[in-house]
Amino acid sequence: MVRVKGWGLPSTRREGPPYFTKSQIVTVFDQVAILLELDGANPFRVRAYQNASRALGQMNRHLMDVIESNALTDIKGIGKGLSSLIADVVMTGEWGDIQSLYDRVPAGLVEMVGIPGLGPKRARILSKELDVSSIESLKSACENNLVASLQGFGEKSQQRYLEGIELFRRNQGRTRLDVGLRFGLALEKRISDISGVEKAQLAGSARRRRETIGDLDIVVATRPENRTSVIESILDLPGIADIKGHGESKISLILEQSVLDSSFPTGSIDNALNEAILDRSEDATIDAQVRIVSPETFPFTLAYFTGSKEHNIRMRQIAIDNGLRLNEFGLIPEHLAGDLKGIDAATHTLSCENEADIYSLLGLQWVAPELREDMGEIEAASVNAIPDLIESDMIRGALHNHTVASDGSCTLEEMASAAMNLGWEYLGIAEHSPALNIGGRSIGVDPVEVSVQGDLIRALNEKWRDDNEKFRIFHGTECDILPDGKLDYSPDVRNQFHHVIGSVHAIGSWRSRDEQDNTDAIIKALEDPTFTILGHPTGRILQARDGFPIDMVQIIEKMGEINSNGTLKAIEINASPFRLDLDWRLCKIAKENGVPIVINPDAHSAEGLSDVSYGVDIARKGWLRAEDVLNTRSGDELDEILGE
Ligand code: DGT
Ligand code: CA
Ligand code: ZN
Repeated sequence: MVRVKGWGLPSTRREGPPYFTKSQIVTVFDQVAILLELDGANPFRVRAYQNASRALGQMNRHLMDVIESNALTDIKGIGKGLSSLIADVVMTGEWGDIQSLYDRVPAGLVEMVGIPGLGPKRARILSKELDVSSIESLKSACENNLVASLQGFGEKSQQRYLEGIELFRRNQGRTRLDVGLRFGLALEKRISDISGVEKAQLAGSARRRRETIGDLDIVVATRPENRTSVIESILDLPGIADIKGHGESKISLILEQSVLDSSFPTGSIDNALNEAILDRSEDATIDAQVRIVSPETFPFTLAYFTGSKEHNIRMRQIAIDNGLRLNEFGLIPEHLAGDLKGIDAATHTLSCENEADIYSLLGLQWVAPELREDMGEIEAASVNAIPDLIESDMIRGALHNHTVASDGSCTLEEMASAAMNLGWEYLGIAEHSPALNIGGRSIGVDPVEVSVQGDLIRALNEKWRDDNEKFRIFHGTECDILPDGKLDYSPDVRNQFHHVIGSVHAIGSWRSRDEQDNTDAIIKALEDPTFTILGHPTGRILQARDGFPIDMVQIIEKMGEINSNGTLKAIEINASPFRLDLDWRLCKIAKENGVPIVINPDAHSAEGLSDVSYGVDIARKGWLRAEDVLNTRSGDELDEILGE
């Protein structure tokens, strides 16, 4: 019986079809593929589930429509058998014999697959040969040197598993983007400052700005004659908790806090949530892989270790199609490389000064690291259609921030002056509405306080106008969306605001509800004429809790429809690195549907305003340009858009 966090068949809360949603089926199929592999099933069956999961995940149409028009089998990747299973799941709620598969595979085996470097295939071999069926028993098998003597494994794998178990244990293996970047940029700076280092650059998932980081990857360029001294200097840097290994060209280490320079702050989140989750980063450490190469090899190594793996695979295939071999050492004409391997073959590489040269030799436009996820960027780059991505300095203000009037720690004046110091033209204040209770006490502002704050804001705005100061405050609200889809406050209170950010806060009750019920409630809320922006759309807290189930595509489509009639409905990217919600994977869909994005720090203090940079990272990752983001507009333009 599989009892691992996040594993198992979902239960339906509905009494009629659709019993399950597309995303639920995608998750189950991914898990089934792994379970089948652990169970020693025929590889074709495994592949069938993987393909069907991918095909479903990429399908734009509504699953019910496709089933009702009998069009499932027309979709590439979904075979006959699985299409009838999908139809059963959706229409009758029955999963066939999948439950028995979950029952059959030991939970410990499933957990083992979470260890870096250990896939289902090898987990199965370990369980058959050594009777290993949990992380605990794998650890003791490694410690007793049993894994090293298994055919196809060896010392190296055994060592890797031990390290992998440690990593897995420490923090489920991943670190939030802000913490990871803080470590990564600090190490990058320290290595750059070493004499003999020509260049040091952060690569990997941190450079791609994933919302969480597994380990840091840093690529260092040095001339061969300086290599030895550079390696020694790196090993001597402060902040290294442990060296896991080092050789001619690679150092594996564990970083601790003392590598940090206090000038790299981490992000913030509402005070109420702080306690539960903040302590996680207090004594954080993170693994880093440092690669040391020659300046000529640097662009290739940087591109390779920036990844993603999926992006690299596509790049390598394009190289092959052009008679070239692409790897971390170079871009090598196959006819010159012949039987040579690795670094020896690379003596024949075409020369590239930078990454753009590599892309260009493959007939592609340079692709910003954030986009390298094999999610359409290769196709776009081949027709010169990579968008001009938004940049941090294009942000001219933000619309979702709190003051002492609700749960913030700074006054209106303090927040405004911090915004001016950032060079912003405007600041939107959006306090909580009365429905929000924390510990039995409402932290929202009542209608009387709303009009007091309104007067204060009007007075400040007038003063700035008289002083010819190009700055203003927009008076908004972060208005609770109640479980039935109604908005807090009466309509005439809501009408007093420049903007109404609708947010769900009673996450618990929304989490225990059906996806479609949640979606319907949000749609009802956003159809209200006073509603302008959907705040932190799923309520997720990274590494701490999942958001509530919701069909964001339906919501985006609905908003797009309303926008096309000239009424503004926008979605927030909540830029707190604890949230990064809207997810970057959905930004592109919002853009395609003409739904503007607002990048909001949701600041509860003056420092919190700077979190907007993480939101920009996510917007870039979601393919957004300046014109797709509302708060790149000037104060005057926004004034016109928000009315009054
Ligand atoms: P992470 O560390 O889990 O947050 O994610 P990444 O993307 O930093 O992955 P990591 O650290 O395992 O490897 C860094 C990059 O190296 C990765 O993005 C692409 C490249 N890479 C690693 N393994 C492979 C591989 O098996 N094939 C290819 N083509 N590239 C790989
Ligand atoms: Ca990495
Ligand atoms: Zn909120």
